[in-house]
This record gives sequence, structure tokens and C-alpha cells, in this order.
Amino acid sequence: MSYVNDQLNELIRKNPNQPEFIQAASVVLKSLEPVVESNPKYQKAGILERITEPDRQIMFRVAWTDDAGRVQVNRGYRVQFNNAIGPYKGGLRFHPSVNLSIIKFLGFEQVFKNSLTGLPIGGGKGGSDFDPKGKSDREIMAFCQSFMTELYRHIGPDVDVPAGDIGVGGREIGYLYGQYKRITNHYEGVLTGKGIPYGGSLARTEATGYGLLYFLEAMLKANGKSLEGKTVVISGAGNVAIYACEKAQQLGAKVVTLCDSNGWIYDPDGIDLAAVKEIKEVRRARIREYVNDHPHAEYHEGHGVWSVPCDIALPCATQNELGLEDVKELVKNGCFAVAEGANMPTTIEAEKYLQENGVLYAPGKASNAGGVAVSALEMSQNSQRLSWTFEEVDNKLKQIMNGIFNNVSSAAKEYGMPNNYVAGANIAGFLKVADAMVSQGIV
Ligand code: NDP
Ligand code: 2IT
Repeated sequence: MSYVNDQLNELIRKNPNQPEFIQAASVVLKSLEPVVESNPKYQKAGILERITEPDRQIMFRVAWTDDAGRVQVNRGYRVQFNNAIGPYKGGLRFHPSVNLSIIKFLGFEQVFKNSLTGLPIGGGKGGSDFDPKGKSDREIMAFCQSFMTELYRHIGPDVDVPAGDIGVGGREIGYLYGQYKRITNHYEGVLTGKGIPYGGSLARTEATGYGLLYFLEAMLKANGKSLEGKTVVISGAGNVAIYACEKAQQLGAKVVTLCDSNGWIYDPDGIDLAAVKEIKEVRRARIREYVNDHPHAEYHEGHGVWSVPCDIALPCATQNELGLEDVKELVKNGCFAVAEGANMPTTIEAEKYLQENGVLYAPGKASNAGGVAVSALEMSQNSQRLSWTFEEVDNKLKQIMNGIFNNVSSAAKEYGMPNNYVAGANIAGFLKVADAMVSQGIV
């Protein structure tokens, strides 16, 4: 038995009922085989045992009252996974599907992603099974205040810095920040994704989607291709999907789909993004409304964006949204590149099929790292008590995403798997964290 296989079996034994965490960890550990085989120091220091076990996992009750005066109870989570290279950093997800397995998979991915950014941030993730959909502003505020009333004692600008993820955007970060400040009386950069008037960074809203396109551009360029004139299919209609769509359009591509959890739109004329922003960012309504004033567009219930012929597919909604049958359809229709805006949107079987069929495939921990990278830039600006212009932040983001592509691509080449960006990302992300852990002793 190899070190990797032993650890994988142990991880499966120790984490029953955590399929998402096991999925994320298996993909990473399998890619690390050549690294740990050729560097016995990692096994000697028990790195795989330690890197797969979070530093701590916090679970707590979040009680609040709804508009009818009824008491509601949700479960809150913060998993502080690894702080070898910086304070824990990662988003908060508010979605009814949230459970410990999902938060652990996200926290684990975040460790490697944050390392890839080249910035000094460790990995963590949190959230709640609270469903923000259909809630009033007052209910959202009540929930956020109660959530922070427990969370505040576990976080801090040099300890753990949460941010947004699914269901957590500027509005929620504002309420969370207000409550943190009220309890601690500290005005400090304890959250990122803050509003611009109170310490937020310009370009943080755009960062994940824009960063995805900068990574995609670098990957296409290295393979003699470009975005100009290409047809792009995007899933999701939230923060990541909207700004991926915006940058894709700016770079000359035509985006023809978006979706939410009810259904999807196809607009053969290219998505009218101003209309989508009005529906999603201003009115917080359903994507089906798009067809009301776009007569050429179609709306379908369910999950069908991958059936639309395209050159490039960008999954930007949620985990495991792109399965084997979906990628077969994409390949059959001539899709030559898939870049992940979401975290782990592609199932293991689908990922294998894409790679076997020569599709350029960018794993989320590399291609969606732009969001957390600009979060780290927000932390720098808060520490300096300065704010940079949109152009400064956007230029740094572009440099960071190009740097990630180069690192990932070199690591893949070095270990004999050129164009396997999954292996490249896992290896490059791992090395920095593992070396820091070796230096810091057995803790
Ligand atoms: P949002 O909450 O802004 O948007 C999520 C979008 O995905 C919504 O349109 C939502 O539809 C849709 N969605 C969620 N779950 C499902 C589902 N089960 N089936 C179909 N559609 C679904 O979140 P973000 O855009 O911030 O996050 C999207 C993905 O990107 C997540 O995987 C997140 O982890 C990842 N990510 C986010 C970053 C960030 O900076 N925000 C950074 C890096 C990665 P509906 O409204 O109907 O629920
Ligand atoms: O998955 C992610 O990288 C995020 N949700 C962003 C995390 C952050 O700290 O900005």
C-alpha cells in the first residue's frame, strides 16, 4: 500500500457520511502521489494525516425570530482548516443544503486555492443551513446578527477572516460586520467583501468572475486558442456567473445561457447582462423573468444549460452540477474548454471524461481563486488604511491569475502531466502549505 492509499482509506473510515469532503480529498490526494513518493519528508512529518484533519470545527445554534414572531433555529458552522501560511480565510455559505461535509470540502479546497494565490492566507469555510430566499431584509438582519453573536469570538483580522459565498453577498456582510463591531467595539478588517464606504475593496464584487476569465484566457493562449468570437455557456446567475458573463463579453465572446435553481435561459442573441443584473441584483427575482422582455430568448424549467452547443462551458453555480451525461453532451457538441467558477462543480466521472477527451479543463481551486485573492488585497488595504483604485486592484488580479496559471502549468509539466491542470493545481497548492507545516513542527 502507498502512503496516499493508506491515508485515503483512513480518511474514508474516519468521515462516514461526508461524501463531498471525501470527493474533494480523494482528487487532491491522488494527484499528490508523485510528490509524496519522491519526497519522503512529507510522510515522515505526517503531512497527509494532518492536512486532511481541520484544525478545529465549530458548530453552533443560531436562533432568531421571523416576521410572524416565530422562533427559528438554524445550525451555524465555521471550519478552521489550516493556518500554516496565514490566518484562516474563506467564505460563508447560507443555503438549506449546507452540512458539515459541504463546509469541510469547501474549507479543504480553500487551503490549496489560497496557497495558489501566492498571498499569505490559510484556509477555512463556514455558513449555515439558513435559506435567505424569500426572507425579508429584517429577517436577514436578525439571522446575521444572531450568527455573528456566536461567530465573533472565533474570528479576527489576524485569526480568521470570513467573506461571502452562495447566499452571502454585500447585504449579509454589512449586517455581519455591523454586529461584530457592536460586540467588540473594534473597527477592523475582520470580513472581506465589505461595502466600499466602510473598508471594502473596489473590484471585489467582480473579482471571482473576472479572475475566472483571466485564467481562462491564459489557458487558451497557452494552447493556441482565444475567446474572441466563441460561444460560451454559463450556469448560475449569482455573483460569479454575472461577472464571468460580463468579462467574457468584454473579451469578445458570446454568452448564451444562465440559470438559477428553478430553471435556465437561452438567448441566441447573447445575454443582456444589464437586464440580468436588474432581475438578480436589484429585484432579487427569478431568472425566468428575463424572457418577459427578451422575445428571442427561451426559458426552461430544470437544469439544462449543458445541452446548448458551445465552445466553452463555465459552471458557476454549485458542486456536482456537471455530471458525466452533461460532459458527453458538451464534447459531442464541440466544447473544447471547461473552466470552473464554482467550487467542485464537476463530478469525478465527468472530470475524467473531459481529460480523456482532450478538453482543456481548469479546476476551480485555480480558476476561481480571483475572489479570495482580491479578498486578501482587501485585507492589505485595511491594514494600510488605504484604498486602491479599481484599475490597480484589477491589474493585480490579472497578474495573480496569470501567475496561478503559470505555476499550475509548470507543476503539471514538472511531474510529467502537461496540460493536467488538476494535478498541477493540487501539487502547486500543496507544496507551499506542506513546506510551511514541515518547518513549523508537529502541531
Ligand atoms: P450566489 O449565491 O451569488 O449565486 C449562486 C447561483 O447559483 C444562483 O444563481 C443560484 O440559484 C445558483 N445555484 C445555487 N445552487 C444551485 C443548485 N443546486 N442548482 C442550480 N443552481 C444553483 O453565489 P456565488 O455566485 O457567490 O457562488 C457560486 C459558486 O461559486 C459557488 O460554488 C461558490 O462556492 C463559488 N465561489 C464563489 C466565490 C465568491 O467570491 N463569491 C469565490 C469562489 C468560488 P438560486 O438563486 O436559485 O439559488
Ligand atoms: O470559495 C471562495 O473562494 C470564496 N467564496 C471567497 C472566499 C473569500 O474569502 O473571499
